Order: sequence, then structure tokens, then C-alpha cells
Amino acid sequence: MKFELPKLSYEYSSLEPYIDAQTMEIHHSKHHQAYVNNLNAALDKHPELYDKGLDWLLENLEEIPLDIRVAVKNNGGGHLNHSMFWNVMSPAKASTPKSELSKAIDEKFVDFEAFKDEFAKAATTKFGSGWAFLAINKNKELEIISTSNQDNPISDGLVPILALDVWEHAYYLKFQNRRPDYISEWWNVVNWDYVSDLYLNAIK
Ligand code: MN3
Repeated sequence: MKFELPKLSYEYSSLEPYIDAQTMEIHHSKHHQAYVNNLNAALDKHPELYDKGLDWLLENLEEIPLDIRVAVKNNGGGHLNHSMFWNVMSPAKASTPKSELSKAIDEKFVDFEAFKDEFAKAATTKFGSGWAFLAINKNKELEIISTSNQDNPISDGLVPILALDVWEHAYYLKFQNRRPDYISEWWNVVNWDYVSDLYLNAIK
């Protein structure tokens, strides 16, 4: 089955005033759609790979035929990253990490504020286009990492639970060159209930 653009569970305008509706619409309906289209175009050359599923494709890049490997890495990563990005956001309601995740954050980063500082630093200092993630490593510990392009931590054996897009297309219309402002506004729309559930799943 070909991959499809997932529907958002909220309106493009729902994340205002932190993330503007025009950015959301272009980001979802144009940028994300293009990753989906390009992923399908690549897999059309090896249609047996459709059955493997998106996670498998990105966890096993060395098994992808060479003629489409880079396309699958970039566009499959783009599809997976954006699908997570839409889900870790929701109309602002000032949520915070729930018990288990909250405990793990305090253990690893001292407290929630220190975690946010460190995550924002990783996102701010990512050179060029990329992502910041909170992920679970093989020892079931939290780790903040940043990746370039559309690379996803699952290709390195980690399980991401929070993703922040720091490509310019994610913020340029509203924030222009002010990536740090975009990041500090973004905290207002993080759906910590959802992220906390991903954490519980990942440490099972
Ligand atoms: Mn993007």
C-alpha cells in the first residue's frame, strides 16, 4: 500500500499564536505531502518494499536497494519525522510531562527547566536543516540528540518520543531568522500527554 499524508487532529490555525496557520498549511499540505510523494515514487521501483512498513525501511537502510536508498532515507525520514511532529503538538493547554516521564527527566536532566534548556540548545545549534529529538536509547535512558536533514533516530537504534523540526520552512514565515524565538514559542504547544504515552510504550 502506498504511503499517504496523515490528517491532522486539529486545524491549521489551532496552534496560533505560537505556530501560525499559513506555516502549518504549507508545511503539512506541501512539504510533508512532497516527502510522501517522493517516497512512493522511490518505492514504485521496488514495490515489494511497501509491505515492510516505514519503521522497518528506516531501521534497515543498508538493506534498501542502492538506487533508492538515499531517496528512502530522506523522504521516508521526512514522512516519519513530520508524522510524529504533528502528533507531539496540540492546541495550547500548558501540559507538562506525566509521572514516569517527569521522573525520568528529573533523573537525567535535574529538572524540567534544565531539560528544556538543553533540548533548546540542541535545536538552536543544529547547523543547517535538521531536527532535535528526545529519544530512548538501548539502555532505556533518555537522550537528547539532533540529526541533519530528515534523519530519524530509529536508524541508529533509538526510539524518538519528541521531535522538533528546525528546518527554516518550519518557522521562517513567522519568525524569519529567529530560530530561538520559534523554539521558545513551540514549548507552548507540546502535547506532553501524548509524549508521556510514547515514553511508557518505549520503556516497556
Ligand atoms: Mn518540516
